[in-house]
Amino acid sequence: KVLDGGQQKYCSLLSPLLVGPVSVHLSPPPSLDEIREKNPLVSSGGHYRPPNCESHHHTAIIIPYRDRLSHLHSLLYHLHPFLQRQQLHYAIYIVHQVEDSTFNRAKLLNVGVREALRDEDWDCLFLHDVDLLPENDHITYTCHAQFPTHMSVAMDKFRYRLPYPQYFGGVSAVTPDQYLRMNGFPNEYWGWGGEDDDIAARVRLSGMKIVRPSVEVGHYKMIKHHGDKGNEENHHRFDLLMRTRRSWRTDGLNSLTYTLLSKELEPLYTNLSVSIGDDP
Ligand code: UDH
Repeated sequence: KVLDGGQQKYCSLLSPLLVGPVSVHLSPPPSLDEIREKNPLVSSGGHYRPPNCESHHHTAIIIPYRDRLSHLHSLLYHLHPFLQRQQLHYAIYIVHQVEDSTFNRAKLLNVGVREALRDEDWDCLFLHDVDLLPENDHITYTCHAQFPTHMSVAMDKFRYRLPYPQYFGGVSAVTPDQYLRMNGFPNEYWGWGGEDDDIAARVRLSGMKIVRPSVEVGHYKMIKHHGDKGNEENHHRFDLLMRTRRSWRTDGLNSLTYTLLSKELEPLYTNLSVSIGDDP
């Protein structure tokens, strides 16, 4: 609603559009045209604002990505309506590692945060794997004011339980301040595994703690897949994790280097194509 002075009224604190548990359709992945048709209010670059009220929340969704097109379609199909029901101001960023070099999830997340914050003054940064679909509208895509949040606490893959107490993988959320305080994420984890435990350690080492939704609410479905070429298990991860206490202040946001090859405003997402180097 527009008030007399032309100002927009704020959305209510609890969105009236939430439906609670939602079913997730995994296959076949819908086409981009189909997703566009279902989301006419999403603008170029995958940006959205509620049409009838001013949102309290400004959330960037950041997705590390390479060669998972069908997962991307399923995620976009599911996430756009989900975020709109929450009446968020949001945008979706795909951080695409274009080279054949070893995949580096945490470094891509660092790149995504930096580029998203160049775009807009986001107050919440969601770090989101491409293959995880939230199954309940009450998993709110907003940030805790003080502490980093781990969202994907109950994944079907782990029989809807937290696999271990410090687990921080899958989907998590930080404010820009929290992100700065922990010096972002590590750049040195090439290949599969360990980087999420390093991020959890940074939260603690920088004087914060991890908060979580309840396991009754925080349900996610993972799209089944095998390991990817170029993302083989990182056998150095245990050595790296032993060093986090010493390395987190010097490896992270303040040591990040990359080349942004292109930034494309696709209809349903912003595509950041990046070159981030390779495992030395
Ligand atoms: N990702 C890609 N492309 C890749 C690799 C990873 O887009 O080639 C992204 C994607 O967002 C994915 C995330 O990085 O959701 C995490 O990677 P993952 O799904 O491989 O990790 P996860 O632990 O899966 O979820 C485990 C599958 C088998 C790993 C076997 C290791 N021994």
